[in-house]
Formats: sequence, structure tokens, C-alpha cells
Amino acid sequence: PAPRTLLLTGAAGGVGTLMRELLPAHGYALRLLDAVPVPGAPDAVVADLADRAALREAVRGVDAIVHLAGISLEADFDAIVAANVTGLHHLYEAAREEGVGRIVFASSNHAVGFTPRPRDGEPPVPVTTPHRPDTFYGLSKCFGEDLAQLYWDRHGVETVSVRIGSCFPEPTSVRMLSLWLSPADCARLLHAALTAPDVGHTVVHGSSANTREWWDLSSARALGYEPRDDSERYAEKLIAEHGLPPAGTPDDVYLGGGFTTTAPRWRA
Ligand code: NAI
Ligand code: 15L
Repeated sequence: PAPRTLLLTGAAGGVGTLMRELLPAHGYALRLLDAVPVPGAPDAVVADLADRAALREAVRGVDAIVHLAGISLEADFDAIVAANVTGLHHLYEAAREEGVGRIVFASSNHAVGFTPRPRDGEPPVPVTTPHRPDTFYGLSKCFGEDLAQLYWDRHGVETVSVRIGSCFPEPTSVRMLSLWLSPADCARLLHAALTAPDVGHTVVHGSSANTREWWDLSSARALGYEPRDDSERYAEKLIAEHGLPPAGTPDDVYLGGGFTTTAPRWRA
């Protein structure tokens, strides 16, 4: 049967806030979780991924989990390990213990951020491209994808790892024209990832049907994802505002753009 009750972690964050609005139209009832209170949702579970007991209770009885919670940018290594490595392990253990059969894991383009972006006429980056993390953050997403594989192979917990490009209401840079995942397409992709049969562990690229696309979306389409949006309608404005990234700069060279040169925010 199609999953109907979801645990949405990271519900107070940017993508979580958008998905809270959009997923119910696809037929889901949502249970929300975040480390901080979720505005306008007094019933949301306020719990850190460090709290194994709270996680176990939160996953009990749901059909599937959409896991967005975690550190979403480069940060102190130990903080990233706590949320995105140890916390992820806690979530998977909770799912295994409670018999939740499917997780959609928010991976990131930064798991492969040092991959050169395709130049004009070159094919899009395939989903089988080797991990080339551009940050400790990206490294944690590589770990997450491998953890998902382990839980499928050993425990039969299915995952779709969605390497999200840039999921925001609108693209805000020229680079994002090539990686934008519109909120509506994000909800469509999550729905496909939640309902496709027999996914085992599947990695997909998450973006819209962008004219300037860098990703190969075929594994996402194979799940039934049909993107409808295209960042091209923002292209003229963004290029007029920012210009094209100069040759040789991170946004011109690498999939991960500026993350390839961002210093971690070391402990204050
Ligand atoms: P965000 O930073 O806005 O939201 C993350 C949420 O997770 C926050 O509400 C935060 O309170 C919560 N959180 C952090 N650590 C936690 C912990 N230890 N326990 C419980 N909750 C915790 O990030 P955003 O943009 O909404 O991204 C959601 C997910 O998608 C993240 O995993 C991010 O890495 C991933 N992603 C997002 C992209 C985007 O374009 N927005 C691109 C690629 C990946
Ligand atoms: C990410 O992984 C981040 O979570 C998000 O905030 C954006 O920076 C996005 O990648 C991106 O590459 O645009």
C-alpha cells in the first residue's frame, strides 16, 4: 500500500517548511519533528537527533520517513558528525526497530561537489559519478548514502537518497539555474520516491526540468518523477544582475560551486 503517514524531520527548516505546505496535497498526513519548535505546529515533536528514545517514539506507526533534519551547510566537523552521522544512524536504528520500511534521505549535490560541471555539449552528470565531497558537510552526505545502502543490504530498510540541487522558492544565483529544484517539483519527487515499488537503495538527482541542467535525472524519472518547472524563466534577470561566473571561478568550474572554497565555520 502507498505510504500515507509520514514523519517529516527538519520540519522547521527551509525545505521542511515548503514541504509541510505541499506534501498534504499528495495525500500525506504529516508528523513533524525538529530540534527547534516548528512555527504554527504545536503538535510537532521537538527533539534532537541525539535523542534516541524520542526518535524511536517519533517513528512509531508511520509508513515512511522524509529525513531533512541535519546541518545543511559547511560547519564544524564535530557538529556535522553529531547531527549528520551519529544522528542519521539513530534515525535508521529507530526505523529498523520500529519496522518503518522506507526513508527518503536528503543528500546533496555537495556529496559530489568537486565534480566538474558539464560544459556546453557535454552529457549531464550521471548518478553513478564517484563521490567527490566538497566539504565536511558533503562528506557527511556521502556517509549518509552509504549508511542507506547498508540498511538496505543488511536490514531491508529501503531508501531513496535524493541529491538535492538547490531547493528554494526561486533560484538566486546563475549557478542555481542549473541545479534548481522548485518546491512543487521537490514535492513531486518526494512523492515518487515514497510510492515507487522496490527501490532498495536508489540514488537520484533532485532538480527541476531546467534548460541549463547539469544533472542526469533518469534515475529520478524511473521512479515516476515528472518535473514540471524550469529555472529558465529567471535566467535573464539573474544573468543581468550577476553576470555569468567568470571562467575558472568555483561557480564556473565545479558542481558544488563556492562550497569548494568555503572554510568551515570553526568553533568560535
Ligand atoms: P535547514 O538548515 O533550513 O533545515 C534543517 C533543519 O534541521 C532545521 O530546522 C534544524 O533545526 C534541523 N536540525 C538540524 N540539526 C538537527 C538535529 N541534530 N536534530 C533535529 N533537527 C535538526 O536546511 P534545508 O535547506 O531545509 O535542507 C533540508 C535538508 O536538505 C538538509 O538535510 C540539507 O542538507 C538538504 N539539502 C538541502 C538543499 C537545499 O537546496 N535547500 C540542497 C541539498 C541538500
Ligand atoms: C545544499 O546542500 C545546502 O543545504 C543548500 O543550502 C544550498 O546551499 C544548496 O546545497 C546549493 O548547493 O545551492
